[in-house]
Amino acid sequence: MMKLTTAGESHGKALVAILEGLPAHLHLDIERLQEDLAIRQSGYGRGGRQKIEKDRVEILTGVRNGETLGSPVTLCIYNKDYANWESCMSDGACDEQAMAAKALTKVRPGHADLTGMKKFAQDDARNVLERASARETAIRVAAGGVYKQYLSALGVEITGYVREICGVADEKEYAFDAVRTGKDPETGMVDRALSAQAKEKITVLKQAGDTAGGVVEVRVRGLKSGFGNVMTYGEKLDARLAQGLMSIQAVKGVEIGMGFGVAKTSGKDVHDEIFYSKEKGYYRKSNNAGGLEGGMSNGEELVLRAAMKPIPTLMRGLQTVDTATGEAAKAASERSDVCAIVAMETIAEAVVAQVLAFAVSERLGGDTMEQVTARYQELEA
Ligand code: EPS
Repeated sequence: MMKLTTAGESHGKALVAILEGLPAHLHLDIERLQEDLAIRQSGYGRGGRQKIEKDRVEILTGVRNGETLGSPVTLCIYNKDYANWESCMSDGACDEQAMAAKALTKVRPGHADLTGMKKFAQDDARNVLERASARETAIRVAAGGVYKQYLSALGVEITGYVREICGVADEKEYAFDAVRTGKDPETGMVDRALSAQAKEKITVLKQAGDTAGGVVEVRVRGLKSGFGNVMTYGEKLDARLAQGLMSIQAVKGVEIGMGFGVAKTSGKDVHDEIFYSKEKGYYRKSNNAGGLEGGMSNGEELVLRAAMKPIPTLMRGLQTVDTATGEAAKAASERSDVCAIVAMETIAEAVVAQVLAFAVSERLGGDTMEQVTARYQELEA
């Protein structure tokens, strides 16, 4: 059975992930993992932290001579910023003054600060925010890169793009390859005019000490039908994909296919009619279901969207309360990303890869990659 555990604090020593249940003989191209990590750090509107970190993943266990052994794979990304934080983030005795200097009590609306402090009985939100931080997504992207390579060995490909940044929205539909090759790397958007508008918007927001969210779309090609399970609610693939996407920091909405649009029109314009030909087998001419029916993949492309809220650390500081004094205050901010939607798109791809790899592994099992690929090939499309 596949399992993924991530650990690590934003300014701690490192982020790690343990991936259980990968079969033996999965060839791993570590440079492809590094490429996804670089994309996750890129994009117009990122803040000062990304100038410090140059994320590189190391494989600590489970891989020999470029191939998995079937044992747990451990991934590790060292936090370069730890060197600047050791005195207050060390696992041993910390420097009291350094801890006080980095304490956060002017809790940020929209962040986990206040609720986490109450839940874990902490006087300093740092003991919560260090884990709540979206820095954790670096290791999820590294792990997702491994799952992408597992899926790619079966012919399942994943891509994605940015559809909207703070109200600048692209409503057009694109073919899979147009998405894969046609993006502006600074915004993740395909349409260059909208991309330019979005950059202007981010520049204005930065000047105002404000932040932006957006919408990303992930697409999956080559997934055969029947993954997920109509018979058991917990195994429904759409439900698991929604859970995975919603688990990404700052995601507040998930859509599949036509998404919330299904409520705006009637059945004849929503359901994808079914056709059959000898050459193609069963097929549909539309894909409003986003490749998922009855909680199972139906052989069409998967189309998934996630909406990211604006980052809750605003340089202008929102109204809040200082929990140390009970007085009204401006929320804490030292540095912040203005927009991290390009990162979100890479993270969403990684999470989708994880969910799909788990679903494939549950259905097909396999001690070796050869077994998995042979079993996949036998399935109906
Ligand atoms: C984050 C706050 C910022 C971001 C961080 C997420 O970090 P810092 O407080 O060190 O400036 O840069 O994201 C990353 C470090 C990253 O690699 O994505 C937060 O509070 O969520």
